[in-house]
Amino acid sequence: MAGNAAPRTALKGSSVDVVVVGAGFGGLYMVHKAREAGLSVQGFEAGGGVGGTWYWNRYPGARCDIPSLFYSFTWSEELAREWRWSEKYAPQPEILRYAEHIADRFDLRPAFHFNTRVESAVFDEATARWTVRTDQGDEVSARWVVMATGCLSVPKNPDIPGADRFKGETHLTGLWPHEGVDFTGKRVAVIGTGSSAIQSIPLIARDAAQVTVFQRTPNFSLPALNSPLSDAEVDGYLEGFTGYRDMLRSGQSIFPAPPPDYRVQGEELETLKSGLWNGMGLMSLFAIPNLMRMPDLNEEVCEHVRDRVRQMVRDPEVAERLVPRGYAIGAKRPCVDTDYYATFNRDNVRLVDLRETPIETITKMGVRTTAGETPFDVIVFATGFDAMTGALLKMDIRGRDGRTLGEAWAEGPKTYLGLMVAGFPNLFTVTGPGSPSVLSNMISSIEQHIDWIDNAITWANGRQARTLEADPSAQEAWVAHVNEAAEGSLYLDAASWYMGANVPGKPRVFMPYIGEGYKIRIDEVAARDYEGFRTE
Ligand code: FAD
Ligand code: N01
Repeated sequence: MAGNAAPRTALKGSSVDVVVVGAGFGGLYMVHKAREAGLSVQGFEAGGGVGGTWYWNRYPGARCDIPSLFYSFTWSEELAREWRWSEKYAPQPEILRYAEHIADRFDLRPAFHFNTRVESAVFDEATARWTVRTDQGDEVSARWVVMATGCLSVPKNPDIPGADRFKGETHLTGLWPHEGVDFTGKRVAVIGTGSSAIQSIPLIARDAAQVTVFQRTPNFSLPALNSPLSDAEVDGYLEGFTGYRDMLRSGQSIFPAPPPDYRVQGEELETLKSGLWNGMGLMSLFAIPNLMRMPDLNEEVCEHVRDRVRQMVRDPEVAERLVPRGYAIGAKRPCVDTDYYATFNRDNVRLVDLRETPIETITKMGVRTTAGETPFDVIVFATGFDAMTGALLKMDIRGRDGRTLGEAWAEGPKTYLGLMVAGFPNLFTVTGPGSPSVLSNMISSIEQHIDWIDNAITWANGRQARTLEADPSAQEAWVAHVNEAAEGSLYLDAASWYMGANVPGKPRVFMPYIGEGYKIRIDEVAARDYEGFRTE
């Protein structure tokens, strides 16, 4: 079901307690919580409906890489009990239906204006209110602004010369047409080999006449072994539901930090390595203690995975090109696939290694590398996102003294707890940089953040505070702690989007927080009367 796309009158001079930007899982839950707290709320969403990631990423094969039972909210037990996932890793249409179900079940759609992009948010120190303006002419005054704008919601410009010259069809995985794309009998180029490409290539290859995959950096991918969910699996989840929810609420980690010098080896390591092929995807990597701290251990695991790739791909030269090297497994987001490597055994699939023959330009007819030009009917750009900061910096956000967020983050994003930015009172970021965010189960992190934000607003309102704001010194200390937590980890050595390395000119800063006990810490801050925040 689409959103309220009919022409409407722009909001002028309207005033609410909370503006929520984005109608993904974060925005939906925030609207629900704000309403429960008796606050007036206005939501804006650039897309034509709810779902965020799952509204935009409709490419073939799109699905979650965290098992669906866990890629689910826990804040409503009724919701958990009435929703039935069909597969271990649910496909995009089903996750979108889940978001739509939540929107309808809790009557959240009327709070949003869809097809409406927030262009600016400006803080007025005299009134301590934000003025939020949109591309539809809305101008709304709000005490609080919650940016639920997503970490992977701004597709990256492909940065390939000639990209606008191509006469055939072009598609970005992150802006996929709702009516789908018919690849039947077509010559298709796929540029990129991240998760979006790795999920879509096997399905595109089934329909297309030919698929040419342009790979710059091979990725590590583990098999999904996706399957329908049995009643027993669902029942098991529901039986353990309250325990699981309580565990998330208490901030316990499924994989507590091992002693820093603990080196797993022998039979234990062999068991963990074979666990990588059991279909638990990223969880099976997180299960290997100190994987991201011990280069020799990591390399041993890399070599194990490389050997498996060599076994899955018949042509040894193609296999060697697909084998990832030069960075640690886990340092770029690993993928979870269905038949990715086997797809290179098909006669209609070809791999171009851009490290050997880089792209010179896209032409009217196709793609020209240093080895020559290949004509195509369709080019699929699976080239990723301006992650974590992209959506926030696209807006003109101005805090105290008219300072823009772009200015505040010129050297990379700085936040207190990933939730607020000093100098930008009453404005929250959901799963912002400096929080576990993209290195966690995002739906759980969203739930934790929204609960925290909701409590913070209630607390500040309860003491008649006009503003709640991160203290600059608390922010500096947090940023130092986030950096310290990442220090010495193998994440820092890879040119990944976690580091901002995929976007030319973006400061290279490792953005997620990988320290221990994040949830416990933010709850303690709240319990200590929002330590590190100040009110006016
Ligand atoms: P989003 O879902 O990104 O929603 C943000 C919304 O804000 C978007 O709809 C956007 O249009 C809107 N918006 C942004 N800027 C503006 C503006 N200025 N004005 C108005 N609207 C705006 N995470 C996992 O944990 N597990 C997974 O398996 C997983 N799979 C993923 C698969 C794909 C293909 C992608 C791209 C991401 C995946 N993620 C996964 C991460 C995923 O983004 C999160 O899990 C989650 O859906 C994010 O929800 P959100 O509400 O925070 O943001
Ligand atoms: O994007 P990516 P994505 N010329 O940045 C290549 C989540 N997600 O959309 O590595 C040639 O990972 C680029 O090459 P290189 C998940 O968190 C999850 O696939 O920069 N190539 C890379 O190969 C994921 O990590 C799922 O050398 C160019 C690719 O494009 C995140 O979203 C599914 C290029 C981009 O890969 C992003 O994934 C999908 C150029 N100019 C997404 N520019 C699940 O499975 C870029 N590339 C749940």
